[in-house]
Amino acid sequence: MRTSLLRSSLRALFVFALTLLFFLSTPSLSQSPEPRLKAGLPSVAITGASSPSHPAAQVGRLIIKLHPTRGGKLRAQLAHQEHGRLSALASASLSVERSLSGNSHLLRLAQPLSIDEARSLSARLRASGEVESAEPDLLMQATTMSPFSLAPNDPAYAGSPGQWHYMAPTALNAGGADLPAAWDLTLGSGNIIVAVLDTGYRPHVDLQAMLPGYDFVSVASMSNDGNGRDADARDPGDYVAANECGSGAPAARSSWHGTHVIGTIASLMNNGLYGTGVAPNVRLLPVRVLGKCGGYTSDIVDGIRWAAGLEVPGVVKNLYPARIINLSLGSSGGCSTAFQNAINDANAAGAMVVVANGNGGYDSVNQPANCNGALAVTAHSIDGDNADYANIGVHTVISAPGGGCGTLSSGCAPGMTVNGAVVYSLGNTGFSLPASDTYALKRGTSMASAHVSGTIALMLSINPSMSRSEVISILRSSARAFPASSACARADNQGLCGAGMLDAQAALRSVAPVIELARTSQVASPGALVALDASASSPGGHPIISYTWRAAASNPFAVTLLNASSPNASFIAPARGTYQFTLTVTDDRGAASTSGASVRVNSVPVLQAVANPSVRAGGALKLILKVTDADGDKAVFHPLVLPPGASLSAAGVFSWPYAVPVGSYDVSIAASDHDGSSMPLNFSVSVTAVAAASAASGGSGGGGAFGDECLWLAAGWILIRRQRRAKKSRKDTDAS
Ligand SMILES: [Ca+2]
Ligand SMILES: [Ca+2]
Ligand SMILES: [Ca+2]
Ligand SMILES: [Ca+2]
Repeated sequence: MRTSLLRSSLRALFVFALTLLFFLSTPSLSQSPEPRLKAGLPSVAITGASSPSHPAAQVGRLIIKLHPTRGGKLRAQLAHQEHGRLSALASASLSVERSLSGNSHLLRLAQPLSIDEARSLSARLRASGEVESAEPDLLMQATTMSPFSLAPNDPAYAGSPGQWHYMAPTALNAGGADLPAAWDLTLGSGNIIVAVLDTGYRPHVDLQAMLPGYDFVSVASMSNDGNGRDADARDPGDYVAANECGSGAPAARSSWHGTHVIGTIASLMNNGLYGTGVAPNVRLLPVRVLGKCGGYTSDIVDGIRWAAGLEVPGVVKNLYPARIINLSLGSSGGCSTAFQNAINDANAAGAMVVVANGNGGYDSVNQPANCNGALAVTAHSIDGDNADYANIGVHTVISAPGGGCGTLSSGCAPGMTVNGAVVYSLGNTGFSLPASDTYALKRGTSMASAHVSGTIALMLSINPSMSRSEVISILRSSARAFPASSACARADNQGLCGAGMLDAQAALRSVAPVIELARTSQVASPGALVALDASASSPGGHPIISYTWRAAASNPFAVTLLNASSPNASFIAPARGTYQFTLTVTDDRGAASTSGASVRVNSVPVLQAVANPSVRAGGALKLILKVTDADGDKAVFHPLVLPPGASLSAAGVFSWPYAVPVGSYDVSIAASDHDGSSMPLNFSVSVTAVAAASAASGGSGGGGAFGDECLWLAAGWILIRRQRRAKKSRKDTDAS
């Protein structure tokens, strides 16, 4: 029952997704304005564009998020597998399939519905007020064009055309990503992790070992590895028989799509094998979300959060959070709430989400590339023209090499085949199941996205503290203009192609100087000379021409910085307080970076003096010791030397319940705050003979507890001293 239901929904959805490549989507499938062919695209490429109908896609599942407060009753019912009221609210039979990340649920419909019906049902759930968001769980597709039978002629990087997509731009290769000079600056850092959410990966002789990834494909019949989710993200193949993904859908060999994308990001360099990757030394986290016929939104959003290091119910936490998450996948329609929430969460966790625009040739961008916070990438051909298949639209941030033919140069450049120069990366010879390592040639916005993810990984390798908005700003400002004769230079495509063509060399050279502080935070004693030490460097060896240390205006006391215009500044620590400083460095390009350091001034606790007490043998002695701390820190007492049988509490209560034998006993005690220990307090306790006690009583006044009035006298003296010191320090400050 479940299998046939799945098959019918898969079949319908496949048709839906497949048609995206060649047909205009129907308005009912899209929340965004109806896609329109981008200006300049030859109409002949879109045969059947006015085709009146195709089978409506069917939906078997919904993604919902309960309202945080008004959804409480429903949440409790769902936790107990009570689905009656939920179904009543939806006017359809629903059950929970599983919990999703982001406090969401995946619901199963007893009967699959058309996308229109599923959207109406979702609207009813939202209208109840108990459900914050509800939407169909749609299938996403890899954003690569169908393979074609172009015989690769030269597997080497420097072949012809070889990996043209990495080369410095020339007249015949205006679309190159300009990587060779970028590689002089860095080949990537092993501290930067790129997650690739795709079909998984094949271990390949030209790939480093992958980090421990995860396989999120939850539907066993799509996973092709015999089960649902598991910790093995290797790609078992995604081949399909004719009609397997829907009536009339052709058979297809396994795509090994994830291996191609991963190879573009980080194939090994200078090993004499195959080609190279954009960022050969960064580390890769494979996250499998696509299987046969594509991948569900519900699995992809869990994969996005997991890659960013966030919690996903039922899945072991990812110990290698990615800074960059590459999504070479998508489908038509406005950004779904599930995608938007997942991308918001990933961005908040410090990850950038790079997404392919999709391959319909439309002037609207696929979801999830059209979500806020996604970095949407379109593709260009070797001549820099927007690729004929590549979607463009207002969400686009940048264009990168994707291969194939240009929109206006659709015959392709002289010497190129009808398919155009394509992107050279890694693959597998297996038609269905994996076989041997090979190279592979593909074209698509998938490939363009991988170039951008790799370039960002190089940028963050130079300066890992850059924010998402700083990275995007540099990508935009360093992009090369589209060639004058290309589709994206046309007036009617302005604002739809992003800032221009990816230029890795210019992007890396725009990375701001990197500051390394010797100490980002330190503790100093009052009156000490405190060193603020830093060093800085700029990509490409640009000299640092200025260092400026500044003390924050909000500091508790003003301090005078010595050598404030050098890497190594210093100041005299005031009496107390926490102080913030910033260092701004500027290089000869005018690029600047700022880092912050903090210094906390700490006085160690001061123990109050104690006159030597005495106690009669066999009697009890109890002393309450006192301490002051100029910073108001809590102090903890520690015994250094105690008489046998005596104890000292952390709060400073010295207790000797049975003081014997007669004699004189040394006591040594210290107190510490969180950063330092006081000078030891030493005194001695006399244990006197019982008979002698009355004779001596007039002398030392000994016996029993040490008089509290003496302690208060001592405390008063310390308080006066403190006030004097504070006054003196204010005077010093005024004078400076
Ligand atoms: Ca599996
Ligand atoms: Ca698996
Ligand atoms: Ca290689
Ligand atoms: Ca202190």
